[in-house]
Amino acid sequence: MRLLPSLTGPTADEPAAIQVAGHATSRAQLLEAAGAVAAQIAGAPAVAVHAAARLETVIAVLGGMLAGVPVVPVPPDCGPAERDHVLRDSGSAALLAADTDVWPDCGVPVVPVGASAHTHASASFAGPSADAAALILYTSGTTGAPKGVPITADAIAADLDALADAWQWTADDTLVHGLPLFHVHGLVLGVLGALRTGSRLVHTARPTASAYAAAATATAHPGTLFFGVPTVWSRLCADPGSAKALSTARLLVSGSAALPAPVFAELEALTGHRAVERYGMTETLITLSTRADEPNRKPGTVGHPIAPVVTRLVAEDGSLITRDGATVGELQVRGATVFHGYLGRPEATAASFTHDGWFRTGDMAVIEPDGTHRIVGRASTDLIKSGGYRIGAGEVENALLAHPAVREAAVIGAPDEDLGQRVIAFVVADGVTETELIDFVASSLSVHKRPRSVSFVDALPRNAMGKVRKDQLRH
Ligand code: MLC
Ligand code: AMP
Repeated sequence: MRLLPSLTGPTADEPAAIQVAGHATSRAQLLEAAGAVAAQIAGAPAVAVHAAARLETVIAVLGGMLAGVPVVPVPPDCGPAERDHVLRDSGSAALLAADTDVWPDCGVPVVPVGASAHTHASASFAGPSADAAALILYTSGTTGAPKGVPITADAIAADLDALADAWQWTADDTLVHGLPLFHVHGLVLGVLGALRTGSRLVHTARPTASAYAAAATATAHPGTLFFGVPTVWSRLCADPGSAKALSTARLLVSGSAALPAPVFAELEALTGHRAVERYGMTETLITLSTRADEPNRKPGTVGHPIAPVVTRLVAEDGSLITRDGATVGELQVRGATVFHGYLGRPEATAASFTHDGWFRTGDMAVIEPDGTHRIVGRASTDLIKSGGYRIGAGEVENALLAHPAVREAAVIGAPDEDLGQRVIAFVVADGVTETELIDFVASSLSVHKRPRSVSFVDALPRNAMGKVRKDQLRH
């Protein structure tokens, strides 16, 4: 399989090369188990995966990829509204899951995935063709339900190879993280990256400080390369004993949201490491990063474009901004890691590319004269980043409005020390409590999209056109 060459080779039989939530397997066994999955789903238009933090999720994703069937990872805690949208929108013909009794009412057959399948079926599968979707990841926009982002095997391979170069990531590494297996960070980098580079993988189930410390001090193959979102790094710093254990690591990498400069400094004081900061999106994969061979990495900078991409900064009037280290503009990207369009949404696709083919990230940035990039914020306040998760204000507002007691709803991201931003809601409603509304959203969407607080107001502030003035909502 072109995307994952290191599944075979000299270390293929190392017994615990891949560990997820305490369950270990060799690469060879992983491939056999994935082959058994591939044999069951070959020819399907797409297949969903119940993406719990378990070894079976890795097997299911690989099985789909081996069979050349686009894989759609679904957050395991998502409620029926989000789940049914993702299954329907992606055209998934089946759900792969470790437990067959999960989601019995999901409307597609549930195919069981086991970790101990003995088959040599994998040899008969070619894997995804280079330019077809290997994965379809769902991501939130400012309004409406999440959109499918098809990601090709070629884009993934180009991204992983460039990051391996930037981070000097090799088969000698032991990668450690505990990030969710349904996004770019945890799945593409955190699983496919380990398989492609041939490094060992220790997935800690949850990205807790104590689990990272345990992996760093393991007697056999202690962790060398650690991934986390900023919330993970700030929680690690709040537990200095655990943080100090990571001083033996080779490299700590932060991404998915801005790493606050004080956390960068505290992490250095406790571990001796200046974190590598990198930037990306579901639609573009990781496009900017500082490098392992650049020891004097500065906080708040995400380095240069990785080899397969180029960037530019554009002002509101469409003019190009020179790299002066001061002028802020929208970051635009093009290159081999960038997707070709949202699944079945030509209008959204057209709106996200410029007429000359650059992807509009919606992130505001500054570029130093030496080409170093700094991300300074997002153009739209309706796209919230909380704990590294991207959450559309419109999706949460629609979920609140689905409650019979809610007449109006507005959602914003409030600054939060722990999560970067926290989702908060303002509603016009009668006869319902704050807790009931939080639970209502948590049970229809993914749990992380729930508002952390709900304020009851008599009316939402609106302008003369009737549009909600979110700048006037107080948190
Ligand atoms: C609380 N819980 C509730 C609840 N209130 N459950 C149901 N209903 C309610 N009302 C429970 C949950 O079940 C869960 O329990 C727990 O609370 C979760 O708490 P949380 O506060 O929501 O999460 P927390 O543990 O604080 O998570 C922090 C975090 C997480 C950092 C671990 O945010 C995270 O994993 N972030 C990573 C996001 C990520 O990978 N993004 C990458 C996007 S890709 P229990 O029992 O399960 O704990 C990308 C590209 C790039 O951005 O550049 O990388
Ligand atoms: P997602 O689609 O979940 O991958 O989220 C992508 C968004 O995460 C980007 O558009 C940015 O807003 C944000 N992001 C990712 N990495 C960084 C970073 N290093 N610094 C600031 N923001 C980031």
